[in-house]
Amino acid sequence: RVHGEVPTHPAVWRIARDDSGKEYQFTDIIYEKAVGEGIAKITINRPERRNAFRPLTIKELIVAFNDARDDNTIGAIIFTGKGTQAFCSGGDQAVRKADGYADYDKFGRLNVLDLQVQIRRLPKPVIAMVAGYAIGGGHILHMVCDLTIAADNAVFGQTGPKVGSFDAGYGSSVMARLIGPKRAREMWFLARFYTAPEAEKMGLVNTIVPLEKLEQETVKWCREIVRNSPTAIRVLKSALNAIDDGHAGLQQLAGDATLLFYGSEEGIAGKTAYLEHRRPDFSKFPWRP
Ligand code: S0N
Repeated sequence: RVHGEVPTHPAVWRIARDDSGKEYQFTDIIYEKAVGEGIAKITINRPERRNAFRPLTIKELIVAFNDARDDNTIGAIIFTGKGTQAFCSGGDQAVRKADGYADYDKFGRLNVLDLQVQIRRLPKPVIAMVAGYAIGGGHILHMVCDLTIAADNAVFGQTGPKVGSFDAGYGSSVMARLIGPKRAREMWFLARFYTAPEAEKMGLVNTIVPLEKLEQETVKWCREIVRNSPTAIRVLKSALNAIDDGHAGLQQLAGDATLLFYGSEEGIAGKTAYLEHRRPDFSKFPWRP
């Protein structure tokens, strides 16, 4: 009643621009913003490989997520894969070496772990929009997103124990938190695939929609988010992650407290006194119960 109906018309997407005003040129991803909506969309663009990621893909994703974080007109970020067959099929096994994944360097790396942390700490909701397969490291990427909207053709699963890999970090701990320790063991030990309704029942996804309505519904959820209070959402995200993320989670939440304190009369009184080389007078500020 306060906000009225959420519009359902399609978003108009434009390629995002960098600080110099030039369109971002990426090889493995597409980075767009919806005109006048406060929504960004980041798409893995390797459909011929079921959107498997290589180090370059992750490098580009990190740049795009960082831009979306810094753009104070953006309030929600959609993360998806190109096409209808896959959200992401995990690490590109063709470039997997003995020391990680290697493409642009001679040595391997697991930079997807940096991306997982970045999504987790990004103070805006990241919504996974999943059509088709979310498998392996791709399944972990949707799990670290704040929300998952799944198409009815979505399939979820881990393959690690079948292909000689595992994610003993967020891929295990966040999963256990999401679906419970027994189910997490099942998902990892058996490496089965789960349909969208099965995943919804397990608590892996927020809702399922027909494939042809996937983007419309995801944008609708984003529109609902971006008309709410940015600060409330920011603090809630860090609060919801705080315990699981330990010191880093506490730091994120504490940073939000500092951010709010800087804008308060009490905080400003301390800074002003310092700059004016005098003792601060905090006497008018109450010791609240
Ligand atoms: C996704 C699947 C089920 C789709 O099956 P479908 O539709 O039958 O398609 P395919 O014909 O199989 O695939 C089409 C083409 O795409 C290539 N392809 C698909 N996935 C990958 C991939 N992950 N790497 C490289 N290529 C891929 C196919 O080869 C095919 O190409 P062509 O026609 O040329 O042969 C099915 O494709 C599937 O099961 N894919 C593999 C899924 C998988 O095992 N992924 C890797 C799992 N591991 C990780 O992701 C770990 C990475 C990681 O995040 C990590 C994190 C922390 C610590 C460690 C790690 C770690 O590296 O282990």
